[in-house]
Amino acid sequence: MEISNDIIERIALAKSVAVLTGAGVSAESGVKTFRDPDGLWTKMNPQELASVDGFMNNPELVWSFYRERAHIIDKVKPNAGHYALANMEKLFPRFELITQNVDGLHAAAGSTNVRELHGNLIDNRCFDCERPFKGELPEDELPRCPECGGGIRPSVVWFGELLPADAMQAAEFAALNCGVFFSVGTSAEVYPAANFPFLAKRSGAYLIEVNPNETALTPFADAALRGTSAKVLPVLVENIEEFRNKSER
Ligand code: BV8
Ligand code: ZN
Repeated sequence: MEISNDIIERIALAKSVAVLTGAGVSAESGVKTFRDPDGLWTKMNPQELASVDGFMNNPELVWSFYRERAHIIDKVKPNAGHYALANMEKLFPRFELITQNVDGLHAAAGSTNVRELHGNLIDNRCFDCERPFKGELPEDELPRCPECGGGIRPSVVWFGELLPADAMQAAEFAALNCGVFFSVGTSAEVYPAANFPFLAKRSGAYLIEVNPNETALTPFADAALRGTSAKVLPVLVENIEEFRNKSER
């Protein structure tokens, strides 16, 4: 993958970089995306499976969906794209990694301080008393809260739910103050997460999309690196390091 010197120079000279990732970053780890042709939402209805109403109406169905995804996530490993982002954070004075993903793969690859806008599938909590649930998830019955008997839910953000305030604040600050903003592996269709690339662009950041396909964001991006994240990101990190080594000579 060839990346133009102009793009490499802009990134290498940036003091502050922010990255928003979506499900595409985990695709090469074997985790299904949502809106690709074989994606999760092409076969199932997100309102039934990723909403409070859906959980209240049919907790068994919602748990079978999330149990299945948790089993997959238990087995998968970070890919070269995740590791490249973990390396990237060491290259800049200020670097913020904001993810919509719930699979924990960025942290597993060594990224620190990952902002999880949509929560994660690793933690669970009581739907009623909100206490964290640390117990084993039973395979064939609904998990119950040992404190109040309420239903246990995955700690992901469902449609119609507010995103965690601390992650939102960090993402907004990064979008307002970064020199370069990357949108990686996301269809840029889910709000308010999809707002951040636009906010960064309006605040003067150089906006780069890393995605094999065009998205709703493409017309607004300053540059598009048309390839998969596991292929593009390691090349990007290599080019930035090369540029800096040459400039130091
Ligand atoms: C809220 C749960 C308000 C966890 C998810 C109308 C207009 C605008 C907004 C709305 C609207 N109607 C409703 C809304 C709000 C709604 C929304 O945005 N809906 C959309 C669909 C229109 N948003 C909400 O409800 C949010 N909450 O607004 O609350 C509020 C106000 C007051 C009081 C209370 C509440 C909550 C949103 C969070 C929903 N939770 N998931 C889980 O089960 O995982 S959303 C789901 O979509 C996932 O979290 C996912 O991360 C997210 C975004 O999807 P992507 O990550 O982008 O994945 P996708 O498959 O779409 O795309 C993959 C991309 O990767 C593609 O572009 C593909 O080309 C690319 N790709 C593929 N392979 C690769 C690759 N790229 C690189 N490398 C590869 N190898
Ligand atoms: Zn409880």
